[in-house]
Amino acid sequence: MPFTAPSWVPELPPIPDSISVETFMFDESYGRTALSKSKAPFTDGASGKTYSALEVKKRVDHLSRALSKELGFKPDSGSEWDKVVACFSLNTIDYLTLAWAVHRLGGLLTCVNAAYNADELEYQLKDSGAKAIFTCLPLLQTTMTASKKVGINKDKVFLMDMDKSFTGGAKNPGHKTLDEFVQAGAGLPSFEPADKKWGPGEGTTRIAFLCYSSGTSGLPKGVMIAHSNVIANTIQICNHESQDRADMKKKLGVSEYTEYALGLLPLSHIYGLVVVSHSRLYRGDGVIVLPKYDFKQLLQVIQDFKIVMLYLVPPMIIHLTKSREIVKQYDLSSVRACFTGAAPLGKETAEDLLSIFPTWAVRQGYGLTETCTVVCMTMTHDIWFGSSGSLLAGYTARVIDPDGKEITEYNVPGELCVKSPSVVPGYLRNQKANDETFVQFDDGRYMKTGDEVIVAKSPQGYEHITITDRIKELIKTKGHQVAPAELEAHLLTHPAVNDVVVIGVPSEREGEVPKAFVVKAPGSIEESDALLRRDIMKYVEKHKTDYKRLRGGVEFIDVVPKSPSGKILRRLMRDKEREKMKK
Ligand code: 4UW
Repeated sequence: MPFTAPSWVPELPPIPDSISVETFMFDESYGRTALSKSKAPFTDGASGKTYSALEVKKRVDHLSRALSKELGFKPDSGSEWDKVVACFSLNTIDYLTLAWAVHRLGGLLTCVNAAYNADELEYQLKDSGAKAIFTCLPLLQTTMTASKKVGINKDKVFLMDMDKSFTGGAKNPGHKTLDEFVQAGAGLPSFEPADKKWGPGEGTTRIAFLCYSSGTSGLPKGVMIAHSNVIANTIQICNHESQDRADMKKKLGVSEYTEYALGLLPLSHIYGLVVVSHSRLYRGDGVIVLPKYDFKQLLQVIQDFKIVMLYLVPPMIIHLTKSREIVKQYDLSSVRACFTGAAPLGKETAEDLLSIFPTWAVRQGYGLTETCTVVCMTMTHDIWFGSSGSLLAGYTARVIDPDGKEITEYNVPGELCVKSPSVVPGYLRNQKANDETFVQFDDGRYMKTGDEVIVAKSPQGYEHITITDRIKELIKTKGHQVAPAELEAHLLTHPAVNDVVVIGVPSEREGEVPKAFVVKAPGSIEESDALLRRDIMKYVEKHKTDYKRLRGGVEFIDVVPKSPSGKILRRLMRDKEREKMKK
């Protein structure tokens, strides 16, 4: 028997499958009433600038009219692949205004990690076929370098508006801005949103977002996220939390209740995009947007806006626990829950956090880009440190051993495979990865997560999923993905590197960091190991973004262990490294 959501989780309501995310968020006939009554959807944490839900709706409409004129995108013709817009920006209050305007036109938004350098941005622009880019002043130079290389003209590079405290006094050298489009759009003719012409089920194949993930192996791949995937997970998350919300209303003696959530995590990443933004706005909550991680500003903003729900990744929680003296200077009593995910949160760290903030609920969620986020999460009434909580309604999960045999017992580790309306249709142009990742079981199509888990009962008596290890070739550093294959391919272009394997090694602050094991090219023997090591690290530093640096170091080895078919035995290297670290 597969595992499913526990009995306390309400049954999942039907998932609308013939509308866009934008319609779902604004159209009250889909049960979406809270957005218009809610707190302002997005507020800039630095300047306090904000728009009401009605204003956001208008901005989406006007922006889509102006973009249609500017880019020639017609809502009633062409596929989403003819209407790809890239967003390479730090978080702003208009990130989703842009996404929803593109959806109105029947296009898709490819979300680019704002930490990327020009080479990495170029790869995604080319792979996604983006026709235009929205960026922000701090990232303009990087954008121009990449856009030139892929042939996107300067006049198709636009700017998101951002508070001047984040732009470092830089001036706009003449790019059109999102605000200017909104203003211009007010005077342009209106049109029917693209999804008005969609047939039943079309929302399951029409793509809303293209985010990048390396999946279980290889280079970063475009994950095609359908409109219905975002809608499904948004409903699944809110459904999971409905008891919590009802308890809160009862405790406060109110019939309506909305709160502020922290929008610090990148909106370009699935955690920020779905969990922090879409699911909060659907609930009627407001998101306080911060473009950058500045510890003191973060504490100030929590205090000023009386934020109730924190969304963080484990390194940020460790930062909190190690900064007791600073933290004490702020009033953080508004916080009710601190949510963490994207990488494991140690039980000790959770306990440390609680020792400082005994009233906070420390909750964990687990999910992937490919499941369009949350698979399971802990709830206030069922917290178990170390576990990632119970499956959301609509999920079925199977745990399999390396031979594909199903494990049904508790506490026996195996690979987690999941089925859910939020599981994406697949990777862009990558049949091999699709065949390996999305597999058929008797009862339907499952995603093999590449994560090792155990299922066990929580002290409260509900089935929980605990992530015990990672089977796939992925390094998670500060919540960001690093694909070992990407670093290996790059390192092989270094003249002194004959062969290489990259693995993640544990790091207290970052969770994991990449480490390279290098087989030297014969000619490089002359150079001292220390010099060569530094040179190789610099080679990554120069060409890759900061979080991909070889912070775990470089070690020289004689041979990279490989299977008879030539596959790198990465796990062997990792196990050896773990043994070494224990000593
Ligand atoms: N514990 C251990 C975890 C955990 C984890 C993810 O970059 P992606 O594709 O996606 C994410 C998603 C983060 C996320 C999902 C649901 C949720 O509730 C939440 O927040 C609270 C965050 O990071 O990377 C997916 C991979 O990241 C690892 C795991 O290996 C997974 O396959 N991962 N969450 N709680 N590991």
